[in-house]
Amino acid sequence: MFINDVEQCQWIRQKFETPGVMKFTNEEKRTLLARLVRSMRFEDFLARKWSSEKRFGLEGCEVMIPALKTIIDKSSEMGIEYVIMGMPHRGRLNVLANVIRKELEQIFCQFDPKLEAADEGSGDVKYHLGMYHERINRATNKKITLSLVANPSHLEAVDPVVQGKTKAEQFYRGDTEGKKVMSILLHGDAAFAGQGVVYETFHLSDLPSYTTNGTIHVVVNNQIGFTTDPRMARSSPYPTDVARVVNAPIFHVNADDPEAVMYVCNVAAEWRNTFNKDVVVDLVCYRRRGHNEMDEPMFTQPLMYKQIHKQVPVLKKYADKLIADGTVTLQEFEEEIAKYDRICEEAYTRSKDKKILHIKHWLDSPWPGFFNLDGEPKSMTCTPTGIAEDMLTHIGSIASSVPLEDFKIHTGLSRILKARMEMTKNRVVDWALAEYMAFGSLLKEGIHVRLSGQDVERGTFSHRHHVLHDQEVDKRTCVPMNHLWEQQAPYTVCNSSLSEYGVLGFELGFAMASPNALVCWEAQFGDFHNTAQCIIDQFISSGQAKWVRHNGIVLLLPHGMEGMGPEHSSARPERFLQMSNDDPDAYPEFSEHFEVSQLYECNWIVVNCSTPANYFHVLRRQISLPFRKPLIILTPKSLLRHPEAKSSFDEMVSGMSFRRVIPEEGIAVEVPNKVKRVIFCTGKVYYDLLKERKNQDLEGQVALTRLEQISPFPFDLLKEELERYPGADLVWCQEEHKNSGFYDYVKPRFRTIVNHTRPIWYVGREPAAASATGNKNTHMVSLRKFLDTAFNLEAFEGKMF
Ligand SMILES: Cc1ncc(C[n+]2csc(CCOP(=O)(O)OP(=O)(O)O)c2C)c(N)n1
Ligand SMILES: [Mg+2]
Repeated sequence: MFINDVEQCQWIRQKFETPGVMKFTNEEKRTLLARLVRSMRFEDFLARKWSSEKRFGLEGCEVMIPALKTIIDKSSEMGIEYVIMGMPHRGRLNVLANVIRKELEQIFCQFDPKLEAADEGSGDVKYHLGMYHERINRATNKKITLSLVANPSHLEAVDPVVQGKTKAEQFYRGDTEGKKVMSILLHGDAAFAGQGVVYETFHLSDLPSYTTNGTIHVVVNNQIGFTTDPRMARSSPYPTDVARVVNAPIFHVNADDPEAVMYVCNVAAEWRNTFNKDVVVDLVCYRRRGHNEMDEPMFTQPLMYKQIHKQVPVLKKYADKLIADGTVTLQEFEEEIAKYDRICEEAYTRSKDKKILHIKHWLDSPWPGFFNLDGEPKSMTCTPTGIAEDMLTHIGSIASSVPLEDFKIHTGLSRILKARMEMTKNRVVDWALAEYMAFGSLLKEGIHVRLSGQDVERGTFSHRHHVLHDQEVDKRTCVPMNHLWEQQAPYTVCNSSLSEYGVLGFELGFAMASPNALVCWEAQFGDFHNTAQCIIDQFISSGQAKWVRHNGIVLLLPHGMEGMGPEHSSARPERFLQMSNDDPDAYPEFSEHFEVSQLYECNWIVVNCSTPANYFHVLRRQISLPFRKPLIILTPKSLLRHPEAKSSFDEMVSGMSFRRVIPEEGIAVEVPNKVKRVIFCTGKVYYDLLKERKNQDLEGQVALTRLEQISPFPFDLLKEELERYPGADLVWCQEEHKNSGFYDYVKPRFRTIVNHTRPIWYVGREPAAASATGNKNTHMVSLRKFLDTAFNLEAFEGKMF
């Protein structure tokens, strides 16, 4: 890469061009040898005991273990107290054993086929679990905490997650320059060059609210990816290709030369801890076996593997060298091997006693004090989320003002702030103000709030304006939310780079670090979340089941059919709902704490609020819950300015809570026997239905019930609703196309409630391949059509279900 900083260039030149720099003491060489012994004998031990198990061995790059240990030692010496790591499959068990120092018996017992998970969840394979360990660094005698973040098979997906967690740990310690907390990311060469998220993650390193102040990357560059198909090997990068991916210096080093590796790792750690910039160590090596231990590499790479089989292992080469120059004796070397083999054997014997796997012991981010001693939530209740009226008024007044003196805002913005002031006086809120009040009140409770995404500071729809810009002084800004209370948690609002995969992964990692934070990621439009699908599928939807780790991240996904075209319309709620784990066919038992227990059991919460007050409550409920759960909120676009989409303070004051269902509250409830149809709906279409019902003068005959929490499904409240109108038709009305939206999720659940005795008719747009039309007229015609059906009380007469 091109470095345009003279000081940095000189620094690198001096490190590599000064004659004789690479000198080590005998003590250092012996430590290096001992580390290589551990690395190599660990793989040998696993190979001997479990010859037919996959472990993704490190053979050919055993030097990775001393490399990492050198980086950690040097960083500890330079003040680092906490290292957060992310890595793929290759050598992961070895890293757990010899770098993090997870008890060997814990690792070995995982190879036991009779092992059962004692915790909740479905568990994961052994080479994916995370780890957190505090210990003394032997080289520096200082305390060091090491954490390895759990990861899915999807290579490189963990990179931004590690960075987010690292950023959060730095943030909560006030370590603004990354002097105490640092991340290390390991990569395979093929994945490093091929996966775009690597680039997205590197790109974050230059952004103030996303930088981790430098990361050390280590590439296991065996110039092979997976099957070793010759064509794939060729497409696998050579060292210089690896360099092209990144905006950081990259040091290529021969992995068969352990002293050179140690030198380069020292330099890399010094670089990171001097300049606080990223750096890459490219360990150029080979892979002795197949992709995993079951693979036969000779099938596809016969000649290369003939050569590889002739290679003398690095440990033998290095031991021969040290024995020849008298640094160690053969006897000392053999004793070192025997000593480590004995440690493994003893741990192996102990591992036989362990028949139960506690995934909880493999947590990468413990949250001390949040759960009880058994790791369970302290209660199954959630306090009401309303707040005192004077707090609402206070937050409203700050949201409408400029707390700094001589700060000139744009006149258009003055109008917006004035309107906020008016609303506060009239005791009402719109969407933006409700969000302000949710965030502002949480800050007072000491909850850090972080909102990240593209253009979130202003808001894509220019409704938020959380960062004010002085119209006369360049780059002078003000975040009024940070001027709310004398004692308050900080508010971070940050425009991200133009990435979804990287940034969502980052925020997920940020949310891992502490339960006392509301971390929100907003998609510019809901559609764009699908470029981050891997984070959604692999981490958010299934993370707790696989790794017993809670995460309270909030996804804000603008959603609504407004004739804006096939993109910019749908946040694809059907996909989130399809991944929800609540059973459509099982009628749940209604216990005393049904609402909270149901939230505890589910894998995530999907809501679509129709009122600002409900949005306010659901954000606050996220923190009131005694556990953490991902929350997917479909957020509005046109409703942001809809005159009727406002809420009174009465709905937000102390004692009030989030409403999972908002039943009909008009005249239809007074004489429910006269109601001919109940239309269930969610989100924006409610306002269209409301207007149409009035136009058709059907307020006494048609009830409108809003589903605000879609998943987990509010079986209890909907049962009450259905029982209230025994003779009415039941209709689900949505503005989305039939094969998208909510219908496929709600239909079987409604049918379960009525025990399959009544139909739930569909009203909405017809099935379609694209999620919305780009033609305004087609949009309006289809809206008209389904509204007509919704209020045609004969529409379903005589129809079979
Ligand atoms: C995103 C993703 N795509 C494909 C795979 C399947 N896969 C597993 S390992 C591997 C090859 C990895 O090669 P490299 O990154 O060089 O690591 P190595 O195994 O050589 O250490 C592939 C393609 C995967 N795990 N993740
Ligand atoms: Mg490779």
